[in-house]
Amino acid sequence: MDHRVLVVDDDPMMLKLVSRHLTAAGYSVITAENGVEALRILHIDGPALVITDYDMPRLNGVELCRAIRSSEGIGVIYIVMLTAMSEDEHLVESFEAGADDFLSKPVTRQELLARLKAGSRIVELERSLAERHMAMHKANAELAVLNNKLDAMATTDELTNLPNRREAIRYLHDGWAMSDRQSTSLGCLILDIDNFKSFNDTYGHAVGDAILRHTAGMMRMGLRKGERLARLGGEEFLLMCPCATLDGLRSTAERFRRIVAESVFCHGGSEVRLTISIGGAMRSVSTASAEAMLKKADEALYSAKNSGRDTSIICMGTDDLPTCSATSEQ
Ligand code: GH3
Ligand code: MG
Ligand code: MG
Repeated sequence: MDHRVLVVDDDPMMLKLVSRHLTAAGYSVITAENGVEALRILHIDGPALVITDYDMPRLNGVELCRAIRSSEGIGVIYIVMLTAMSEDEHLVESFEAGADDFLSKPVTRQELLARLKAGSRIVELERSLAERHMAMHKANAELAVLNNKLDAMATTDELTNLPNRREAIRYLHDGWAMSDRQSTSLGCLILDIDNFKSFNDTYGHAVGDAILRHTAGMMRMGLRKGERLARLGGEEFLLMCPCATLDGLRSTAERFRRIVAESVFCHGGSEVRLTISIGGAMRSVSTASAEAMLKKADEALYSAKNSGRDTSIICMGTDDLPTCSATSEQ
C-alpha cells in the first residue's frame, strides 16, 4: 500500500499541522505551496493521495483538480479538497472538477485520518481494477493472436503452406458467386503432378513431400493478380482464374505447365525432372454449378493424362471433351 500523501496549501501553518497529523499516523508527506508545484510533483511518480487547499494563488484547488483529471500522464489519484468554506456551491464545484472528498477547516486529526483511510481503500480498488483491466486486455490480445493462428491452421495445408482443400472449395464458390454478382467470366484449372507415385516409390515418401513443396512453391511464384491457388489434396492443385477468357485460361495453363517443366528439383546430386498435367474448364451458360465446373476440369485432366501427360486440356462448360482444346509442347 502506498502511504505517501501530497499536501498542497499556500498557508505554511496549515501545511505543518496536516503534515504533523499524517506523519504521526505513519504517512510519508510531500508538501507543495501551490497547484503548479503540486502538478509537477504528480507528474513524476507522485503520491496517489492528494489533500489540497481550495483557495490558493496561481492554480487554486479546483483548477488543480481539473488539471489532474485531464492529464493522461497522471494515474489513479484520490483528491481531498480542504476548504474553509462549506457553502454548497464550492462543494459542487469541487466535485465537478474531480475532487473525491472534502474536509472543512479547522481539520481534526480523526476526520483527516478517517477520510484518508477511505481514500487509500479507493486508490487500492482502482489500481486493482486497472490491473485486472490490463490483464484482460493482454489476455484478449493473446487470444486474438491465437485465433489468427487457429484460422491460419484451419485454412493452410501444412506440407506446402498453400491454402488447403477447404480453402480450395471456398475459392471455387467465391469465384462462382463473384462471377454471378458481376456477370464476369470464370475459369478453373486442376494441376496434377505426373507419375508422382513413382517418385515416392523411387526416392521415398520424404522426397515425395519435398517434391510437393517444390512444385507448390514454383506454382505460387508464378501466380498473377487475381489468381488463387490451393492444394486440393495429394498431388493435385486448384487454380481459380476469375474473369478469364478461354484463350486466357489456355495460356495460364501453359504458363504453369512450363513453370513446373522448366523447374529443377535436385536430389542426391542429380536433377529430377517433373511435369504436370492440367485440366481446365470455363463457366458457360450451361454450367449448372461450381461443382459441375470442377467436375468438367477433372474430366479434362483425365483426358490430359490419357493423351500422354505434360499437357493441358481446357474445355468450355458446354463442350464435350473430344472437342476440347489441348495444348502442349512435347
Ligand atoms: P498420374 O500421372 O496419373 O497423376 O499418376 P500419379 O502417380 O501422379 O497419381 P496417383 O494418383 O496414382 O498417385 C498419387 C500418389 O501421391 C499416391 C499417394 O500415396 C501420393 N501422395 C498423396 N499425398 C501425398 C503426400 O502428402 N506426400 C507424399 N509423399 N505422397 C503423397
Ligand atoms: Mg498425379
Ligand atoms: Mg492425382
